[in-house]
Amino acid sequence: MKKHTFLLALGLLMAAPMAAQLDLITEAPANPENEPAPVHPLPHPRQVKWMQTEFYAFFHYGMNTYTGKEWGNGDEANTLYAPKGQPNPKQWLETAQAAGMKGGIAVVKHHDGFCLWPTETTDHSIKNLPAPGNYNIAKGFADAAHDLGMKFGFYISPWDRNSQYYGDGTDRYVTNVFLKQCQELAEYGKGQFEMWFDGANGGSGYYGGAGGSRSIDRATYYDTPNLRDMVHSIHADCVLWGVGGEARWIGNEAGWAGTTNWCTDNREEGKDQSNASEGNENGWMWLPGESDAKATTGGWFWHSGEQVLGLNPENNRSGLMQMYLETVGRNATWILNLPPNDYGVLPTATVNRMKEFGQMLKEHFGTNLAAAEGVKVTADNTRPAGTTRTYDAKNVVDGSLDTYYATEDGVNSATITIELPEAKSLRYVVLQEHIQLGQRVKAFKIETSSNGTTWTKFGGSMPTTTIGYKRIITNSGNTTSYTSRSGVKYVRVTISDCKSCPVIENIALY
Ligand code: FUL
Repeated sequence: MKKHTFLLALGLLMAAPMAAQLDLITEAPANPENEPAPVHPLPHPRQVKWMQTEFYAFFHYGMNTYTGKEWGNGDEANTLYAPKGQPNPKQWLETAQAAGMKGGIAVVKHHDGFCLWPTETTDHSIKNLPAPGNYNIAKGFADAAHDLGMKFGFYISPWDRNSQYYGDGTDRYVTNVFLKQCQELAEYGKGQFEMWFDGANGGSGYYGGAGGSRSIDRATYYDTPNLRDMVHSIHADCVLWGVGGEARWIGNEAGWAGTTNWCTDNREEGKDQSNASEGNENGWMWLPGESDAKATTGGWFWHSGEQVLGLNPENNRSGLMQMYLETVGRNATWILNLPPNDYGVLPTATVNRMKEFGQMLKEHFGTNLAAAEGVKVTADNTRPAGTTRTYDAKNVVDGSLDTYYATEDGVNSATITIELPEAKSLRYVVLQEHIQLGQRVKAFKIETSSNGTTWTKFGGSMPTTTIGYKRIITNSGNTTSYTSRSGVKYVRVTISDCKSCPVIENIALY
């Protein structure tokens, strides 16, 4: 047999079994709903719920409230913590609720190691103090959150400048102190949506009297895999922030995220990300941004004489609405710090400002024009329906977080047009992707029209790249003035660049 004839025969012999194998591999998975394929990486369901929390409070209260410090050394006598009245976490959360927040996180242990609940792990706590100092903040906070129907969580500093075991070359601190403290706190009831683990660690401290400086490797020291397993076995929906690795710091403490902001990133365990405010378009993991910011002019803890930020920018300081638009409006969550004073309550000025801000949010975002009776929505391409699901353009105005609009496979752009029953004034356009299928949009634009024929760009020069969980575009094109455009009867959203077919969950008009 000639060489090439032999090879042909061999090829034919092998082709039969290979074809059978290929058949198996190329068989399309059943997709009776015709759902678009996800674009990886995807969020865990707990991360989706966490993003839906959007805006929540931070309460820095503890030993530092009484020493005037921002970082205690860990050698403070327990009795220095001396509330002038019974602390009132319910008042903290009521204030947050009045501002439109859905939850709050209480600092119950800062870097000084003093614990605001009667822990078994250390004597450096409220346990043996006279009343009202022995009031259990963790319990009071959890109970108040349950009463008010709010989500809650705790900030537990991994760095402990009081503990003799911290960074002593053994695992005693992590196993016998830190993980146990987290477990004790996780057991304070349902509704915990986030545990906050600050990245500050190592350095000088009291360390049980030894003093000196201790350093640890944040990537390995805190036993994060076991920490995550333990917390998730108690609260499946609790996101571990920071050291816990399920959400990222936005890279500043001033209340802003990038106008381009991906929920995807490339962070390695224990390391800070390279581009915190924008994430990374091709990141390998889902690591959404959280923006932590102060509502007051002092530090994170209360200091007498400090002021509360205004609703609008003033004295070179950002206003609260600006921060909202630059965080929640840019695909990040916003945790706003409200420091309780030495009575363990929020000062009246803070309470009043938060009520005003809640009112302002209601005025600006109270009535969705796109949800009105008689609104028509069309699109230039629509994905065929599945057995029970449709992907029609009208899904973007039905108020449901489960339905969405999508195009056919291979169509990575779309134009969605909303027609209002009558012309209205328009201040904001709010867009949301169905992030359960990944963050996909890379560029879009918004236009409005009074007649459906001539179109004018909406949003000034505000960059319109990513959407993600939520994006808010203002008429003014900036985040410091809140003007409206009158005579808007049509709004057209064009997605011009997308990683795959666009999947749009919601479009709201205010
Ligand atoms: C920082 C901490 O060091 C501050 O004291 C504060 O708790 C802030 C929220 O995080 O990294």
